[in-house]
Amino acid sequence: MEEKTITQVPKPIILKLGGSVITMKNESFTLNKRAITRLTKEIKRADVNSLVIVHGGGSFGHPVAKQYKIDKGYKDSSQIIGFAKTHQAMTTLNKHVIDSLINQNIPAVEIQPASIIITKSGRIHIMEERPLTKLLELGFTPVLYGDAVPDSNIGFAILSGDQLVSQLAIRLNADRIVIGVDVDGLYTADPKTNPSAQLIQHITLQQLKKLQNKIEKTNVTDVTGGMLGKILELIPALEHGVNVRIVNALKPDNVYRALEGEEVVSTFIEKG
Ligand code: IP8
Repeated sequence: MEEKTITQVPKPIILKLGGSVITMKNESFTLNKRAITRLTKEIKRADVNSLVIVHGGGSFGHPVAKQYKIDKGYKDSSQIIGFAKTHQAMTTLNKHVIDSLINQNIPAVEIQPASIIITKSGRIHIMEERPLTKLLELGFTPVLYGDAVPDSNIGFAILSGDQLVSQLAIRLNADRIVIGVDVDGLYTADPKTNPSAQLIQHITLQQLKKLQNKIEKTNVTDVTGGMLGKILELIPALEHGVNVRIVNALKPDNVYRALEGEEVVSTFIEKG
């Protein structure tokens, strides 16, 4: 069959929309409709040449995954319906995001991680990215999400949107990564509980690895309110030379500015 030949595709920006931004974290199955609409308008306004969107689970995927212990892998048959329900929760959330993007005339197409990825003990092992690259070449905006996925060692696993972002950045040779969360970036302590927490505006990969070692050696849990753990998932992409900017996506225009490469209060991470 004749293939449509495509000219060189620009390197994509990978944009992660955190679950704490697009859903109401403390109310099960509740969207943050306002944030979704505003963000899709910002994405439209930025008019990025080549864009891949990944979103998190928030109050859709996480409570169901936890209820059925999907992240622990297959233990017994009672979890099977839980896997299906977790994936269903994510496709439901994804539909809202896709609807909002298409309302803004953005040609968004869902790519189900559960259908193209097999993990091995929770880490991405097999990934069929060709439909995604083909869609990207044609000018679509592929939209993926953290998902319940089949796993070759433990039966099934939860794949976080952050691990997915990192792998996509490497496999698609991304231009850069923008992570939209509910805080201004990486802090020295948890900004939600510690008033003396300071925003780290710039950090290199080497400095990030030192922080990781310190945490592993001292055995303290992530003092940054979970943000460091998420960022550590991005190390493979940083090693590949892809820069990361973490912004507060609950603040209007931040995602727009980050996509445009404009100044914005954030944490910028580079290989250095
Ligand atoms: O919110 C996890 O993705 P994340 C998604 O990016 C599920 O960690 C299914 C819980």
